This record gives sequence, C-alpha cells and structure tokens, in this order.
Amino acid sequence: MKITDRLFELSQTDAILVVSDKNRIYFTGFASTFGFLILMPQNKNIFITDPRYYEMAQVLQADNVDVRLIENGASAYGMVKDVFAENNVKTVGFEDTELTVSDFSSMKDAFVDFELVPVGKHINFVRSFKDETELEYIRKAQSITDLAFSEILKFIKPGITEREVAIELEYIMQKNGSEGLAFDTIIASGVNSSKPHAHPSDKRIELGDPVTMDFGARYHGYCSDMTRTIFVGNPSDEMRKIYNIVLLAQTTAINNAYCGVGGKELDSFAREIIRANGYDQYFTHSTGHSLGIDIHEAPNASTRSEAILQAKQLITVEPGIYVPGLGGVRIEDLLLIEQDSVIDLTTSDKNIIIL
Ligand SMILES: [Mn+2]
Repeated sequence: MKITDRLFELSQTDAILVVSDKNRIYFTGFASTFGFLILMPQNKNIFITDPRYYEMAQVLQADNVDVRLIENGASAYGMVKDVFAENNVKTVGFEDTELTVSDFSSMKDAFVDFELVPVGKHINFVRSFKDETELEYIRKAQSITDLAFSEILKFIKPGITEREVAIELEYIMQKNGSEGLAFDTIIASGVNSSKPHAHPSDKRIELGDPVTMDFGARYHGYCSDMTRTIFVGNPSDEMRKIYNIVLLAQTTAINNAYCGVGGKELDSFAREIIRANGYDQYFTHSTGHSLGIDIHEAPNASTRSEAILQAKQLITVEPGIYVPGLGGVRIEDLLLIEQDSVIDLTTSDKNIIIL
C-alpha cells in the first residue's frame, strides 16, 4: 500500500474515492477489475469489493487495509457512504481524469451530501515519482525488452513478414517474464517505417529495408518502452544519413539531460540537431514521455511541455525522422532522473545494425 501523505497535502480532502483499475493497482498493488478504494489521511484505507476478489484481497490486511465485502444485492455506493459517515467525511476527492461522464453523473447523484473535489491531476503528479519497488518492476520490464531485442535480431531475415516479427518478439518477451504487452507492438519495414505508429502488416521484409521496432513488456503491472530501427542488408545513403542524425539527436538529448531540465528544453536538444540537418519537418512528434502503469504518463518532453524533470521521474528520449515514400528511423531509450545523475535504463546497442 502506497503512503498517501503527499497526495492529501495536495488534495486537502477528508477522503479520496478510487474507482479506476489503474489507480486501485497503483495504491494497493492488488490487481482487480472491480472495487472501491477509500483513502483517508494517516493511511487509513478501506477496500470494498465483491466475492470475485474478496478472498484474494485479504492479502491487503497485512498492509492494514480494511477489506469489506459487498454482499449480494447490496449497494456499493451505500457501503462507501457508510464508511464516510463512520469517519465524519465531508469532502471527497474523485478521479476526474478517469471517470466517464456517465460514471460522474451517477457519482454526483449518490454523493449529493458530500463536496466532490477533482483530484486526478494530484494523483497523476504523485504517480510520476517512482518508488524503489516501482523502479524495480520497470527495470525488470526494460531488461525483458532489451533481451527480446537481442534475440529478435537472430530471427529477422528477408522474406519474413512484419506480423511474424511482432509475434516472435511478443513470444520472446512473455517467455522471459512479461505478463503481457505494454502496448501494441509496432513493426514497420521499408516504406512503412515512415509511419511512426504503423501496425505490423503481412508485408515481407526485403533486402535494404529499415525495420523499426517499438515495443514494451509489462511486469507487475508496470510498462517498459523501447524503439530501435535496424537494417536488413545495406541501407541507402540517405537512410544511413538519417540514421546518424537521429542517433546524434537522441544521444545529444540524453547527454544533456539533468535533474531540473525542462521538458521543453530536453525536446529542443534533440529537435535542434534534426533542424540543423534540414529534417525538422520530418520529426513530427514529441521527444518523450514518462511511463508506469500507463504507457504514457506525465511528465512529457515536447515543444509545449511546461514540466521540470525531477528526481525519481522517468522520461523516454525518442526522436525520429520519417520521410514518406522513403522510410523512417526512431531510437528510444528510457531515462531515470536522479538527483545528481541520469540513468539510461535501456542497454541495447544504438550503433547502426545491418543484418
Ligand atoms: Mn515511447
């Protein structure tokens, strides 16, 4: 169970009602598709769920979480209101960033006697700072992707399809401990590689093709994310040139990253290199994002970012150049910001690989 002191300092509410799967797993570490987690100051926490999870949820008792069962036919919101009454709760923080309009409408009807306060941005801010357990999971997920990358290089050859590469890559990750995918795998070869988020197709890989692979594992609910573009046979002169520009942009941004760097500043380190080489119109997305339980979390590194990167936050650095009709290159590593250093959690080689 996460310590919630910082969240309550920001939220200034008597309780916070967590109903989303992702935030329930974030706070409790317990994966479930149904449940109401009530957080209160001084880490007084109550987990209300139904018989599908009640027995498994008993593990939370060890963390002093009071686990309560919704009996058949009982109202879950009624039980939540009982908890609020027992604890003299008047103001309730809710996840405005996660609820549908319909969820919010029924919540408003049910909690008409309480002041509902949106706290989604505070939850997301607190979530952006990773504790040691979360970092252990993310490092493990990242090590699975690094391993999968080295393994997939033995598999790729002319004649196999993008879809076959994706399936093999996913199989390798799961065989090595990934619980599932962080996101849908991107395998884009040849001219498809100019589309940054191409879906793997039945296109066969041909000699001379760039192959962009963007993929991530999931471990204890936490994501990893990496991208490499490799070549099958010798690339054209222009693709080789593009590769070297993207590599220089990516390593320049990484080498200039520091605790306290702005998300906008980090983006500009990469973007300036690409601009100076005349390809800025082909770098069509932002430089990076954080991750955790979600594949995209705050903070971001982009031309519009107002974030200042702080210790224990993560950021990807993933510039790319995409020339329609020719091809594209993207290189992505995941960085951990520490007080006095920046640690690259991605260990795979970035020098041009020609199979
Ligand atoms: Mn990414």
